[in-house]
Amino acid sequence: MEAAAIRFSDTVRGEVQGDVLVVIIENPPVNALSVDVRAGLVAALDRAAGDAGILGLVITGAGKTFIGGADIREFGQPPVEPILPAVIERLEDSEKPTVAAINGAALGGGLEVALGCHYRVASSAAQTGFPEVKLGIVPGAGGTQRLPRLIGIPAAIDLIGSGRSVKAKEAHVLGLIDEIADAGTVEAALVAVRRLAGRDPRRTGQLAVPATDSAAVEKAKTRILAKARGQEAPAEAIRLIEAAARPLAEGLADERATFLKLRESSEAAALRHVFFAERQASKVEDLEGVPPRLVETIGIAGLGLMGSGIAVAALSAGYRVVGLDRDDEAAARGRERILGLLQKNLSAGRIDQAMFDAQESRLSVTAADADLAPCDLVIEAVFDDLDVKIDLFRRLDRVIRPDAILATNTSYLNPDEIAAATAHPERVLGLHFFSPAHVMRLLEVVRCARTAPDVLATGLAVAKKLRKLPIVTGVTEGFIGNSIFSAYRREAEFLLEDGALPHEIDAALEDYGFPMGLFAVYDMAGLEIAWARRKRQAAKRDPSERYVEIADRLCEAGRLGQKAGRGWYAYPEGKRQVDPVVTEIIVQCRAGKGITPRSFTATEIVGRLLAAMAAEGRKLLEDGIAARESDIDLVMINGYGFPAHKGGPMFVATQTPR
Ligand code: T1G
Repeated sequence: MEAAAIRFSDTVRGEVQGDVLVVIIENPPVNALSVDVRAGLVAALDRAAGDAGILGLVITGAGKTFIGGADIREFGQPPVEPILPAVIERLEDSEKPTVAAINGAALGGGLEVALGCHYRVASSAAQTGFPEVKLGIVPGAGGTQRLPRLIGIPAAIDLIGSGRSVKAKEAHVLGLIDEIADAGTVEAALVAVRRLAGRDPRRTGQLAVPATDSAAVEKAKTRILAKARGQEAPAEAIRLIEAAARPLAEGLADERATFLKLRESSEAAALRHVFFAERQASKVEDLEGVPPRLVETIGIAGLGLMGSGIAVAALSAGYRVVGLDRDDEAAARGRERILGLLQKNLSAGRIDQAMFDAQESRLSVTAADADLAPCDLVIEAVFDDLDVKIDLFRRLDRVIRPDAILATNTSYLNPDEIAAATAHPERVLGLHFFSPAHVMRLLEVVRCARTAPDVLATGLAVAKKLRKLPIVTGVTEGFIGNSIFSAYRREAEFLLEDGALPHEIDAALEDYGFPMGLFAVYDMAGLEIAWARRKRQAAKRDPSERYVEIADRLCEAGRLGQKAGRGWYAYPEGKRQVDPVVTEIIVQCRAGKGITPRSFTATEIVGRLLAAMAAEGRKLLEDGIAARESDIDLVMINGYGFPAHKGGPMFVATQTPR
């Protein structure tokens, strides 16, 4: 018998399947809980309550998502009735069973809707989670009060405090969902409604918070707060969860007030900026409708630290990988390095044995260029020397197919010069990975002068499959990230000459939200490569430009960084310590330039560094190297530790009165 179709709102429709009302939310692209969806759900509940022929309701989403959460685009506008907490309360208080058929992502408000239901069925591919803290807020429709009632306080602190998603299997173990149904979530939900009909519904809000030992709570809190880097939302989420044992109405009121307060915070505005920026980044206007080429096999030339990381990222994404190195021994070493990283994923439980075996089976290594002939894309990650790269591209140009793509991973060399070494420069682009390449999300996709549009589109598609964050950049020394980093480093060294000290600058940056100060990062990376580059550039340096010699003096004194036991800091027993010898070197350099030093507040220090980053960003925009301000923000957040909850240097500049 054809199910009777009912329209509850523009985005919510129903089907009466026998004696059960199936409510389908259809609000592409992610079934966000817009005001029309909320109104539709209320209309469906009213319909079920008033129809004796209906035993209960199933709530599900159309497409691949259950409900992707509240509509973030509605933030910043006054809430419109019916607000989500009221809709969820109606679901929970329903006299008739309400069952969530979680067909895909149930995130934020979407998971809160599911928690308001009396029972939850999910497909094994469904992901569930409370990502609100990643937007600088806390769940605002009962998540902090209902989740601990279902899974306990420690697990609730972990999930809501981290914002991480969990697959259906883990959610089932936690007790977040009641059943995994792969043969059809709606079908399983219909059975559940009929089984629950006439019985006392299990209302999450009425459950008691399971007793918890304080040690587990403290452990969960410590882990979350250690990563919060001064952000307010994780701490507030923890406070609300810990207090969940109080009467539900009281907890919900506190949660709602906290959510509304945080939603208006500068942190939340910054994180919303980042959220939408990430989705804008891969939109390149003249690529609209340009199909990427098919890439199944990726060649990686150079299996050192970077090359092996790229190989692991490619194997993890399902690509076949052919690794090339200069001779059989180097190739074998590269293979061991790659398998070692895969083994780490296996030991950490990120992959299982079957996935490890499948990935290993897709890897081959060689010392013969000709073995790269089947590759659809070859990425070079050899020593960052122009002659070496040009020679390699000349050789590869002769062995790979004319439609195959060549990518250079160079950080500082000019990819146009490398492309010119080939007979087909239109098939060359840059793919600038950040080390470790199998971990860092950021990938600068370098559009060379001659890069063909579909080659660029292919670079973006591969980046997405590698689960990277691709940012398109034009050709300039250092592309976007290292250009801004150089400006930031220059300004920091100007500050040293003007009177600040390394540890004062680092403390100001860490207090602002950077995980590690600039000079500490410098020591960790080592000072030698930058020193060698400065010496190479010395002859062509513009004498009228301010040049700070402090770093050169340190390197000449053998202070090459943490590995050398001393750099900008001393490292007695490996512990970073301010070193009066460095202070003395800085004092000498100031005197040598006749500079009278002055002290700087942390605010002044951060202000000057942010201004230097923003100024360089504006230059990159004017020169067409960066396509939009938000791309620059994403590069600095994902490649250089800029705190996401500040939004990035260009976002901060728009918030700072000029
Ligand atoms: N609101 C508005 N637009 C959204 C959205 C949302 N929640 N989620 C995604 N979009 C847009 C996105 O900008 C893009 O737009 C398009 O949908 C496809 O997104 C009450 C207060 C669901 C896993 O944080 O994690 O609920 O670029 O490319 O890869 O307590 O979207 O096409 O114009 O990411 O398939 C909490 C955020 C909100 C989830 C799907 N929820 N979204 O991934 O598509 S706060 C979230 C995602 C909340 C409650 C609180 C992902 C996805 P455009 P996409 P995808």
